[in-house]
Amino acid sequence: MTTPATAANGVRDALAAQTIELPSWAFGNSGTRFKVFNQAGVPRDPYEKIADVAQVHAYTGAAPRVSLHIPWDLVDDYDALATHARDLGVSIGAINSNLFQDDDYMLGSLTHPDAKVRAKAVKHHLDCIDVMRATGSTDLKLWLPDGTNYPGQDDIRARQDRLADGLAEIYAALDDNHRLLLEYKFFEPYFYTMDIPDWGTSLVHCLALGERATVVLDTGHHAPNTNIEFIVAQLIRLGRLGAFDFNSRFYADDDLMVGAADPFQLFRIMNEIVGADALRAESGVNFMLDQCHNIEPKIQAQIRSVMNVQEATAKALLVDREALKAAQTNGDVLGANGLLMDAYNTDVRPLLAQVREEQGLAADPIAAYRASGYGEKIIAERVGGTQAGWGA
Ligand code: PSV
Ligand code: MN
Ligand code: MN
Repeated sequence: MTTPATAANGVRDALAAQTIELPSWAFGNSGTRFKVFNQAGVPRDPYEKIADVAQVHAYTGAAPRVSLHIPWDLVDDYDALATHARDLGVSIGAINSNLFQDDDYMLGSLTHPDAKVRAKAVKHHLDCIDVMRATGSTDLKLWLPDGTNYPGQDDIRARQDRLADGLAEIYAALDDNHRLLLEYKFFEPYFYTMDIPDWGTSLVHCLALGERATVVLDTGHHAPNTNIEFIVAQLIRLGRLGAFDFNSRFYADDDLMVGAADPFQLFRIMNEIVGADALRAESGVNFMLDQCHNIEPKIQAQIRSVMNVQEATAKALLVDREALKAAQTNGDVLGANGLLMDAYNTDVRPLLAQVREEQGLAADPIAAYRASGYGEKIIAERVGGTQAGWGA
């Protein structure tokens, strides 16, 4: 039987082992379609973005990978970029393709009625796969911005067929150790139909492709009041939850700091993850952030986001699962709910501070980063930082 002491050790070990992948685009200038705000000291190229990622990792010990976005993170030599990352103690995670910033894609990319445009969209993924080979990345992440604005504009079924064909070509080009991560989003940039609007559509395509095709759940990509933890539970059951894009939404696809709008939802999501034993790296679930920091300092916001995920995870790890199972089996509705709420209402900050200190890290990553002087240094050194590419 698990004693409280061994349980606490298990919790600390699980927290120490948890990793969260950061998006390169979180470090560049960003905004909304109304205004991109320029912040002093932002990276001028992908090398500097990775240097900032390494800062988040240095203070949290939990952010050892960075997702790249192609062509936002275009460089001449991806081997050199991967070496630079390794030298700084991090590695290259998912490679994100970009199908939403080219005039040719006005009517769609992989679903476009014209075969020439579809071929161009497939070719872009072949280039992304080359980047994966050069950087050691194993995840190709695809968010399809395609859709239509008006009933009758295009044939809904034909677009699904074209999509299936394009995805099959891309999947066939992957190496054996590569996965395809397929994201969904219920609206925007199109407003009548999206070609992958929901997890069911993503899953249908993944099932047709093969075992290494999995769904990405972006927490900002659902209609209000969607029960996201239900989707998590279902995809885990089927072995098809490939990754999260974590962020917070108040209204739409806000891309705000994860856990900011609804920390209880994040806890409920992590509770499903922990309950299914999917926190372990071997589970195949990649915990990524997909965020932009339009008005707040970017490195600190990424540190805060990592800490928010850790806090939700710690609370989920504190759920007394044996007692919960017993309450559920006995039909003790209030008892079961009370057990979850007990865990959620626990202040886990001292526990996480202890875990950090056991790893040789500062108990308070944000205070430690602020005291380091890195923020002032990059403001002095970097003039003319770049835009993330997103939010323009
Ligand atoms: C657009 O909605 C989006 O936020 C998707 O979530 C992608 O993951 C991200 O941009 C980067 O392409
Ligand atoms: Mn996303
Ligand atoms: Mn999004």
